[in-house]
Amino acid sequence: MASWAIIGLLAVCHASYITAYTKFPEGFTFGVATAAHQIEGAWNVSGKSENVWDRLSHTRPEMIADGTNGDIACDSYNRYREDVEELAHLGVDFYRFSLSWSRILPTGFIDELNPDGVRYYNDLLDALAEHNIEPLVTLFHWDLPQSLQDLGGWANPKMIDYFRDYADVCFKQFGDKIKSWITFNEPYEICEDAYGDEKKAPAVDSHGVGNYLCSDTLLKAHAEAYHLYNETYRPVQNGKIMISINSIWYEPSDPENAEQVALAEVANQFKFGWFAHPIFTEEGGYPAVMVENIARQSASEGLNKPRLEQFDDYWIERIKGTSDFLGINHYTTHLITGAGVDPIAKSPSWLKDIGAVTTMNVGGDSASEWLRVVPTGFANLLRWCKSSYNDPPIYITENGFSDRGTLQDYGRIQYFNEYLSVILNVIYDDGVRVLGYTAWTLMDNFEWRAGFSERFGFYYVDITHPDRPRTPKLSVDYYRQLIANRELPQDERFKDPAVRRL
Ligand code: GBH
Repeated sequence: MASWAIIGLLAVCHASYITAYTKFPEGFTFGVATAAHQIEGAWNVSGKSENVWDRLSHTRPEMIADGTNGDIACDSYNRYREDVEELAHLGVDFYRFSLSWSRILPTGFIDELNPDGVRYYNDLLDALAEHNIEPLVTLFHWDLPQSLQDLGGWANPKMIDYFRDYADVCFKQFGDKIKSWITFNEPYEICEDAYGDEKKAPAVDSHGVGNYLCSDTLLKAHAEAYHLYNETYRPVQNGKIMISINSIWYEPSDPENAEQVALAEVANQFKFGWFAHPIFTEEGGYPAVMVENIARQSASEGLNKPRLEQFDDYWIERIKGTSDFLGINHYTTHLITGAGVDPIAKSPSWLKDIGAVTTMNVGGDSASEWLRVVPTGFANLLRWCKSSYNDPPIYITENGFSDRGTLQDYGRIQYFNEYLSVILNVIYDDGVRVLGYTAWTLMDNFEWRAGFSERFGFYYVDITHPDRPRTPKLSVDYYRQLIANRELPQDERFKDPAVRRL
């Protein structure tokens, strides 16, 4: 009798899982995000120099799905006032955008400060201030000056100094107007996709080697920028600084299968822990399983030292604790099916070093092959972050859904609704300290190698028109209402009529 009651109760809880909570806690903040190269355009005017994405899309256009590039993109360099109007319409608390290094420092170094670049960001910051929108500013969202790539880019340890110098210029020029900074957007993408593969510019594809050289440099560069801010700028500017780590979350394809469960943990350590463990644990350094697996693989390959170098004690201490919040970019969950070498893994490589076979999840489709709708995975990731990193304060710095650009974007609305429900659940039921949420993205933009073929925006952008007109999608109304009421909208008009009729 009692057990039937419990089963009944569980069934009710399960059915109401998605709509259990609707109201966001006091002080929870909402924003939207963009990145310089994806929206600004003006790629070679007003003193901006070439970056690695300019180089890739111009010299290897076949690598971009629709052959587009960032030359004009959404033309935000000229139309940022329209962007700010849209932000004001949405009613966001903050706007996350990134600074273009090659626009501010055209040589890559501090010997030449580009006055037009500095003016552009000051104008944008002033326009935001007029509308009471807080800036959340990313120093590096993938658009490395080509001049620095010519010296090896993130595989070159000198980048620690160059990045620190660039950060110094940004803190000095803009820090009076910016209270929240992000050093790096998605270190995994920067290192694995761009130096361990050719999925991102500069497409170096030094699999199993370049990716680990990159992480060594990037984590040190991050720490140096943090300490610089902390010691020199924070006392006068009073801001916060963090890193945004991305997280395709891995789960066992069969939750009862102990081997898959263990391998999913290994995969999450390789993916998220690679950059989170050195910064957010008390122990510091790379996750033990990464160090072990890579050492074993490297020895079997006949190398005399592991492809991943461990940090020495100085750097372990120097990197530890260098983020005021845990920034999480999250989109989707993938599955682990068993031990072995993934059929798509190169040799050597990060994926082969994991030693697990991965596959796509079941779940609603988006326009991006890698992105399926799996809100339960998000809940598991957030709980895992709480327990693995000593209950850090968390900002979701990206989350979003792609389609082909429809204005009746029910898929996007449903995605946001389900993923935001998960946030409410983990806040109220598990005590995960999620403080704010950033939707990706303000408007359809240059989606890297997918060009404009996969669209994540609240606003539709017509890239065939010279004025790049922006048209609000239905999700604009949804997010605007959500922010105004601090509550998940319940309106029927946000539900897909095809589903509503059922
Ligand atoms: C974010 O990255 C970026 O920060 C943002 O700039 C971007 O526009 C947004 O997401 C949407 O993609 O097809 O197998 O080569 C998200 C991270 C992006 C990870 C795509 C995997 C492709 C994998 N991911 N990526 S694959």
